[in-house]
Amino acid sequence: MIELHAWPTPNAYKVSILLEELAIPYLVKPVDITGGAQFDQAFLRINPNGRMPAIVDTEAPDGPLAIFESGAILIYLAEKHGRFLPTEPHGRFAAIQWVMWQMSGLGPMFGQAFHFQHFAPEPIAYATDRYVREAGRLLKVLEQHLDGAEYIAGDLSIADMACYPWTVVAGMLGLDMDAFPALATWQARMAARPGVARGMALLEQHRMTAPRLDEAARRNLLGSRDA
Ligand SMILES: N[C@@H](CCC(=O)N[C@@H](CS)C(=O)NCC(=O)O)C(=O)O
Repeated sequence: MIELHAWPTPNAYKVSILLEELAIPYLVKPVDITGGAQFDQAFLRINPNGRMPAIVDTEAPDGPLAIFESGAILIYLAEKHGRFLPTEPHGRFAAIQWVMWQMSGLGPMFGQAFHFQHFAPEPIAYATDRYVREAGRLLKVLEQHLDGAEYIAGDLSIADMACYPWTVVAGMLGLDMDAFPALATWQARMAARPGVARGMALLEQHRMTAPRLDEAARRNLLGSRDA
C-alpha cells in the first residue's frame, strides 16, 4: 500500500493525480501544514525537511520505503508501475527534464511570487515584480512548448502531472491567462481526464480557497519555524 502524506496544495496534487491515473490503492494521511503537522517528529522521520508531500511504500521489496520531494515520488511510482515515464532515453528524458524544470523553476518561482504578492508583511515591489515576471516567463516557455503538442513529452507523462497543478493557480498571480492559448487547451485536456479530476479533489474539504492565513498558520508556514 502507498501512504500519501499530504495536504491540498499543488505539490501534493502532482502525486494524487499520478496515483489516480495509475488506479492503484493508496491511503491519504493528512499533514495539516497550517497547523504545523509538518514538524511532528513522526512526519520528520519520513521527511526530515518538514515539507509535504511524502509517501511511504509499505510493500517495497526490502521493507517500507519513505520518499520525499514530489519529483522523486513521481519518478518512483512511474517506474514501479511502468507507466507515464518511457524507458528509452529520448522519451524518458523528454519527460524528466520537464519534471526538473517544474521542480526547480515553475514551483519555486510561483511560490515566491505568491509569497511576496499575498503574504509579505509589507509590500516589496522589487521582489513581487521579479517573481511574478519570472512566473510569467516560465508560463510563456510552456506555452511555446505546448503549441501544437498534445502533452508536454509525447504521451501523457509525469511531466504533465508535475506542471498542471501549478498552472491551475497561475491566475491568482494576476497574470493575463489569455496570453497562453496553447496552455489553456492543454489544461482543458488535462482537466477532462477523470484521474486528474480525482487527483485535484485530494482532501478538498481542507482546500484553501483564498490566499489568506490566520496568525497560527503564518507562524507555521512562512518559514519562521525550523524542522
Ligand atoms: N520541493 C518540494 C516542495 C514541498 C513544499 O514546499 N511543500 C509545501 C506545501 S506546497 C509545504 O509542505 N509547506 C510547509 C511549510 O512551508 O512549512 C516538493 O516538491 O515536494
